[in-house]
Formats: sequence, structure tokens, C-alpha cells
Amino acid sequence: MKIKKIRAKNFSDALAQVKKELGSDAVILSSEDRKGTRPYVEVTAGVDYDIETGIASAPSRQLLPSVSGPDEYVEIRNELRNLKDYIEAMKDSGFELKLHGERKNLFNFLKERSIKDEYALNLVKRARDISDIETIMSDDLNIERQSRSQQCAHGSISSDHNREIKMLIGPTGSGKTTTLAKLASRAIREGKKVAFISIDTYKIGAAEQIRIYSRMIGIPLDIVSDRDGLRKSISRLSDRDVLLVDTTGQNPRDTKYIDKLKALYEMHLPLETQLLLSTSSDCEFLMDTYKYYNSLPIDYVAFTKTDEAVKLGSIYNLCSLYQKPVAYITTGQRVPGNIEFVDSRKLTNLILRTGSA
Ligand SMILES: Nc1nc2c(ncn2[C@@H]2O[C@H](COP(=O)(O)OP(=O)(O)OP(=O)(O)O)[C@@H](O)[C@H]2O)c(=O)[nH]1
Ligand SMILES: [Mg+2]
Repeated sequence: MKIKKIRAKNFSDALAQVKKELGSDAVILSSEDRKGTRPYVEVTAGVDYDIETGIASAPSRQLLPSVSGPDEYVEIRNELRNLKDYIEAMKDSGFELKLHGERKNLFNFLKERSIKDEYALNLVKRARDISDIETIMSDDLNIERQSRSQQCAHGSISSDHNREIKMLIGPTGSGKTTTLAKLASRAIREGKKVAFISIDTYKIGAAEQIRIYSRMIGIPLDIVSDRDGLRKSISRLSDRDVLLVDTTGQNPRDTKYIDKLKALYEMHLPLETQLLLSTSSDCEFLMDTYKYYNSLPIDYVAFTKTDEAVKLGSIYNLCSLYQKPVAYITTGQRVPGNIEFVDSRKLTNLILRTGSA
């Protein structure tokens, strides 16, 4: 498909230009009225080409190189995949064009909250008004939390423990240690016996911050350096109802870091894994980051720094794509406090409340 943006004084001039430049088979993909001192119309139009004959514009010809070896096949496959994605996106933008009135407003409203186009379209297709959107989003976010027995069956929780052992993972600075202190304070308030374990495999002194919290809160802290140490620590702290395991954040794009985390699960320890992601990062970054953690058995995601976030649509994008339940959100630096255990309805309200700047 050849795509072209055309600007003209008005829509009929733009159409005439499209016909002249792309021919009468061209289709209008989008059009916008640009206001200002010199208003104009911007039209995006496209024309298909015949993939069999390869009759196409110059850039598209690059999609059909002559094949002489396996590398070329890979290249062609990648190009075709790109082309497929592109066509899918075009299909959606066609749908967007068909939106009018209330549905168009709803679509824009969702986009302003950084709900991705394809999810916004999907929501709008299923809803008549904002109250429908709230109900549908809330249903979509009501992702089943696996019961402990299911988790045991899947191997993410071992059956011989009634204790809670929560391990927090996530990128550097996403709020793991601070959140552990909040969780510890809360569990203590509920009358539970709590301890911290820190897996300090990366930075010397990385455990210092949690040591301060353990003194402040008055609970034991074990610092371990590998999975064997973790196993021993879990059995040594057998009198504790809740064990909170801290890990050092690193760049998830570093495969060695992910492999180290993976190694922890090979021991089939009774760990519940919570992935902490900061909502102060932009949506694309969050979605991309999640991909790198996706090879680990994540039980829950938790969203931190919602107090700093301008938009929270990324929560919907991420949870609906990966079908992960949200454990809680954190709303500030204060310990204890600034942590909220939200249900899907409350989460939906938060997402819809935050909007364009
Ligand atoms: N605004 C805001 N800041 C937070 C929140 N949670 C944590 N922080 C701050 O974020 C910074 C990093 O928090 P940490 O708990 O050290 O993050 P971490 O994930 O343990 O970091 P690493 O151990 O280096 O990977 C600190 O300054 C915290 O006070 C939150 O909900 N809102
Ligand atoms: Mg930390």
C-alpha cells in the first residue's frame, strides 16, 4: 500500500489532489480539519498494489527482493510481518474513521488516558456510553486471582506451606523495598509475625535500605546471596507467618539478571511473585519492560508511584494483554501507608479519572 498525506484548502480540493496523485482507486484513510489563522484540511490516502505482479511504488518494491539464501527468507518474513502489522493498523484506523458522535468522543476520551488505540476501539465497539465503558473495563480488569491450590498445581506455590512468602521483583527504583516495608507494617497490624529476606546478589550494600526498615519496624532480616541461601532462610524462618523477599532491581533487558531470577524458581520454593512497575514511566516503556519479565512465573502485578502518574491507561493495556491481576497500587513515598488494595471497579475509576494534562 502506498500512503500519502495531502493538504488542501478544503476537502473537495484534497480529494481532487488524491485522485491526481494516487489514482481513482485510492481510499481516504483519515482526514482532519486543522484550525488556526490559515485553516486547511489534511487527508491521508492510500492505494493498494498488486502483490502478485509486484506492481507497486518504489519503496514497496523493497518488500519483494529476489531470494538467494536463508538470510533473504528471514528478511522477507520480517518484512511481511511488518506489512501485516501495518495493514492491521490501517484496518483499525479505517474503523476509527467510521466512529461518529458519542462513540468518537469515547474513543478520544480513552486515548487521552493512554489506552492504546486497539483497546480503545475494542471498548468503544462494546459500549454505548461512559457508564458502559466503566462496566466493561472493570469486568476486563477483574482478572481471576489464582487460588493457592491452583498455584500449587502450577508449581508457583508449594503445597506444604500455609505461610505467605511474597517476592517482589521489578526494574531499578520501581519501589520494591519501600513497598515491602509498607506490606510488613500492614501484616504486623493484622497481628502476623513477619520477616524480611533480601537477595543481595548484585550491589554491595544493596540491603542497607531494608536493614534500616527492619530495625524501624522491629522484624528480622536475613540477607542471602543465592537460591540455596534463600531456601535455607525460608526454612530457618519457619515461625513467621509472612516472609517478604526483596530483590535488587536491574535492567530487565539484561538476560543474566532474568536468568538469575529464573534460577530461583528451579528450587520450587513456595514463592508468590509480584512484579512492581512504576506508573511514572510511559506506557510504551512499561509494556516493553513487561515483555522481559514475562518468562518468569508472575502471580501479580503491582503499580507503584500512581501519585506521580499523569495517565494510568497503561494499567488497562498491560493487564488486559497479559491477563494478570493487580495486587495493589502505591500512592506515595510514606511508610507505612500510601498503599491501596484496589478492586477492579476502583482501578477503573482511577484510570478514567486521570486524563490529558
Ligand atoms: N512518589 C512515589 N515514590 C515512591 C513510591 N514508592 C517508592 N517511591 C520512591 O521511589 C524511590 C525508589 O524506591 P525503592 O523502594 O528504593 O525502589 P527499589 O525498587 O527497591 O529500587 P532498587 O532496589 O534500586 O531496585 C524511593 O525514593 C522511594 O521513596 C510511590 O508510590 N510514590
Ligand atoms: Mg530496593
